[in-house]
Amino acid sequence: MADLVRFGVAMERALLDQFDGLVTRRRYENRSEALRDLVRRELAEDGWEQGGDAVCTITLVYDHHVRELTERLNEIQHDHGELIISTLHVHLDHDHCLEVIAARGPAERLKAMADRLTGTRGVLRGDVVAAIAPQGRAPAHSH
Ligand code: NI
Repeated sequence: MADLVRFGVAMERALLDQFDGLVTRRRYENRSEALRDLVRRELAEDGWEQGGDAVCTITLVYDHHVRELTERLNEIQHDHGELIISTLHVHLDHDHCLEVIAARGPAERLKAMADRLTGTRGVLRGDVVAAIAPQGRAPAHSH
């Protein structure tokens, strides 16, 4: 990791105890690694809210028997085709489909697309995981 800077953090004992519990449960190597993750997550959220260049996944679970639902979801994706990097479709069981959409672009436009998809009637579950592209680049894997 390049250019590590150490800084002191003052925190109430009770809060630190809770944080240490989180560090243990999530199997972080140490507090620093956990804190870096939390900061990155908040920065991603902030970037998403500020409307910067972002990447996200949109996960949908839906019942494909709902009338015209598949067509509607397909149409929304075609309306935003330039944002979509890749999609994964899994036929979960006789009724249900799982779709994961990876997309990249201005956060505002990603949000608009995600809202339309998750808000479509018949979508049982819609989750959006956003990440900000650091310095406009796609996030690199750390492992
Ligand atoms: Ni399916």
